[in-house]
Amino acid sequence: MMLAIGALVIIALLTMVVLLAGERPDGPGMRTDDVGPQAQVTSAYGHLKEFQALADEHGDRAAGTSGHEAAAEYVEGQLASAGYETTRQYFTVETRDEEEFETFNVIAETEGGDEDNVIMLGAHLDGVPGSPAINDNASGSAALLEVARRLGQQGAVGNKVRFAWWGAEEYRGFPGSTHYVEELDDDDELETIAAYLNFDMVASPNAVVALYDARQDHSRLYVPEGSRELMEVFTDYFDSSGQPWITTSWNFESDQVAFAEADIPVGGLFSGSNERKSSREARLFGGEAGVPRDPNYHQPGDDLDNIDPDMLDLMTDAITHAATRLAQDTGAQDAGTQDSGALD
Ligand code: DTR
Ligand code: ZN
Ligand code: ZN
Repeated sequence: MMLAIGALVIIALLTMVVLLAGERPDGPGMRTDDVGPQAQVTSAYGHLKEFQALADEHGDRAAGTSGHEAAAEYVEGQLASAGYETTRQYFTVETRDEEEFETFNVIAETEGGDEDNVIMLGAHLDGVPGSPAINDNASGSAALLEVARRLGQQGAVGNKVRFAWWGAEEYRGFPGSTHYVEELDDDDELETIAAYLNFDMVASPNAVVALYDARQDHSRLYVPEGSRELMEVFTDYFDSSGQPWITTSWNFESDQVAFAEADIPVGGLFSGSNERKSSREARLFGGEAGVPRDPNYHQPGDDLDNIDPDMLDLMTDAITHAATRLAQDTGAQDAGTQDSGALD
């Protein structure tokens, strides 16, 4: 009898521990937070203003800090208002000094849609220490929030659309997205991801409109089959409105790397960092030749005064188009059919 009572007490205690940790049965480190909705913000620029206010309060949004936590709570609250349930996926980051800390990705997905054909869109929410990190990468984070809201309003989707706000892009090896892909691999779920689109810096003050280059021969990293079709979703869209675009080599630069290495088709948009704008680019996009596309890259001056709000809107509309189109498609492989037009 004493033994039975003892066993019951142990089971009850274990249950409490699991409940307190908020572990979900479908994956280690996955916790569904009970986040309340907030007053809904309905533009990417509106989100950017909120991220700036949080950076003013906390100093920055570096992974593992109060600024990152506050920004994540903002993302979760906005997603809750838009009707999404959110999940945090926790992981450990190892710094160059071999220290360790814990941080997390925020994940949300459409309730409906084919879960064997998931279209994934991601942006890193963390920033470098000592910077408000508004272009890099509150801009991509804000754009994704607005795209999620719009997609939610459109109702039914053919494919499931999943959004990720990565917790630690600014560390060696992009540990947030890398951890996510490794977990998928462990769970034999890699093949459920039809496409991954990445958005890192989309409101540069001296901007270009650049697409991740999916042409095999321009790339140092293997470009998964299907990536070119993803690129064409964007080129078709820009070409239809006469918007010029160029390509950028995206190898080893951001959270698409883990997906590409796992042979998942990847794509993305980019408006430039500290590379100088060429005269051809100045002719195509305006702005100043010979000046960095973002002179405040990774600096304290990467703030709300040093971004291009019109570029943010243009990029947000392009991402909305791609998400909507891919959500209705039967898969990334079918996504684009036309020729890609004038490639850079
Ligand atoms: N390294 C990224 C920014 C970055 C620079 N070039 C590219 C090209 C494609 C995507 C992202 C980037 C960072 O500092 O977050
Ligand atoms: Zn950066
Ligand atoms: Zn970045």
